[in-house]
Amino acid sequence: MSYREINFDGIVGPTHNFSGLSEGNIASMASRANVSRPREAALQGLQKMKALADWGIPQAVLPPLERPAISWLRRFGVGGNHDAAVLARAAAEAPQLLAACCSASAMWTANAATMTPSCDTADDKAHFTPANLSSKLHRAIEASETHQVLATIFADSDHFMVHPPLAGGEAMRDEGAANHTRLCADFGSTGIHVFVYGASVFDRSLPQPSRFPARQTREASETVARLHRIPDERTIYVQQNPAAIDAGVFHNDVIAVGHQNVLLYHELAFVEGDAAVQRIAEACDHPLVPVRVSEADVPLTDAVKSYLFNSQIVTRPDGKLTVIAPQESADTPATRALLEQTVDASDNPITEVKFFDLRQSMRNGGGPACLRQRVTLNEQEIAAMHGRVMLTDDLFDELEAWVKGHYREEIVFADLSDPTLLSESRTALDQLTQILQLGSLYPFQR
Ligand code: SUG
Repeated sequence: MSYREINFDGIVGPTHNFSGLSEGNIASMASRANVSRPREAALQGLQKMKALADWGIPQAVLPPLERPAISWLRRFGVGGNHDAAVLARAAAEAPQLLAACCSASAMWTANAATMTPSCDTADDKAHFTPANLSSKLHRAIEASETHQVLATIFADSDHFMVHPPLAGGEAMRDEGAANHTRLCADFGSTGIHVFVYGASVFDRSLPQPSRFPARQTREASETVARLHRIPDERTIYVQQNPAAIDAGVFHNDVIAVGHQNVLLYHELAFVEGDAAVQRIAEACDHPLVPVRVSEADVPLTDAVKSYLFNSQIVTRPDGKLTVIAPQESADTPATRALLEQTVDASDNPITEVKFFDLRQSMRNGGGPACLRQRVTLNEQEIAAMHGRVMLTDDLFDELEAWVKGHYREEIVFADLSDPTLLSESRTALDQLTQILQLGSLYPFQR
């Protein structure tokens, strides 16, 4: 059966802002309190989706979550007689909670879930586990709502199994597909699943970062693999290099990207270094094409600044591989040179690089690959999805007009408690659920 890889990109929500919420994410910390541009952010995201769709690469969308999340503020004890009172009280008494409940962070759908295609699972179903994102408050509150979104789109239990986010607190810290890579000969042949973790609660002897937190545990990765019924011999666990985490590599997809049989990685990505890649290559039953980037060619600081490794690698309909890179990696001399060399080299199948301006997302530490969740499905499964989520020309036009009609040009922190922003966002999201034919998805709609 033929399988296709669909990129589900997150639509940037109307409250996109810079609140400096992610310790360990250098861009987020540096952008704190800057003026954000939600309309531009959403349009930049849509442009990337449209370009891929125009090249014949299956593209879909995931809706943003309800933000400002009044229901979460109330759950955190910030009550009030009406929603405007809740916002005012949050701004006065708990501004950090307000920021967490207004983040548009669900746009980075690489963190929405880990997905395993049905050709890799023992029950022949496509499995999804929404990431609990328990390392960061503003992200942890995404999990239950993301679960609802995925359970709506992938509701057909003949084909799909959508698990709840992992329970278990600190031991089960899970950041989704940002730390997971499926390597395969082609989309429908059985893959090898590489799970990358930063820490283990059962093995405290592992080297640990000293400056920034490790967000993913090995125990969470193993649990996802078990739940998804991936045979043990098709899973491989690799520890992130703590020195890379301390340099700002908060997810593995900031330092390595795999696609089909290609693995583009920095030599300092993993604790074991090249031995990890050797293990991965041995686990694969197809030849792996490692593209190793040395510290001499691209220092870690340039990797983090440019987000070179947060590029998407995509297969064009003619079989050629294109790198979808952030504009910052064209502007950084070392990464630009590396990409040019990679395209010119004959020992890898990458033949092209395209740069995209995703600066609004990038300033919060989210590049091209952060913005997409890869979902590999066969034709029957694609037909079984609910909602109008595949990006066609018509849907693109509607979404573009919707953004232009509802989104603000700029947002600063003081705007987050503005009741008008709340009503604007709800009006926008209400209309979006109609455009995407997803029913009443949001707490305010129920
Ligand atoms: O979790 N930034 C996100 C970026 C996620 C990137 N995703 C991947 N690498 N897959 C994070 O750190 C910043 C929000 C703020 O500071 O306002 C933020 O959440």
